[in-house]
Amino acid sequence: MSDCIFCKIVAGELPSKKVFENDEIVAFHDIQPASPIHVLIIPKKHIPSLADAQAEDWTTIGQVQAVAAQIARELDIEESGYRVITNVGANAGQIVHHIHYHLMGGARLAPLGV
Ligand code: DGP
Repeated sequence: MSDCIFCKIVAGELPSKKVFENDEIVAFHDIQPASPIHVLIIPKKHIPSLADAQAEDWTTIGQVQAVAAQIARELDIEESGYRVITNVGANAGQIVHHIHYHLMGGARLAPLGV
């Protein structure tokens, strides 16, 4: 999508600090980190949110979790623990409407629901 910032990152039209890339997925450091390690993992395909994923997207979306675990290992937050979340819709805090998973760690994270 031409006006999607994450599509522009995928296309190399916007800079990012990439930590992983393969044919379907790219991961890069969040520009506004909410924890010492805060990486965004995204399918390259423009899918607005998890709610819009189609049957053909599930393999890639599943691979996002394997990529998250790999990056956590590489960035040395496996032992201390980390969180992987995706926001769906404005009420959940989704601002960028290209599906993305936040990988967060490197500090004690606030419990969810407080
Ligand atoms: P969400 O609120 O779930 O839609 O998360 C969007 C995240 O995207 C937010 O943590 C900030 C990050 N972000 C927004 N624009 C950019 C950008 O241009 N580059 C990078 N690296 N991250 C961005």
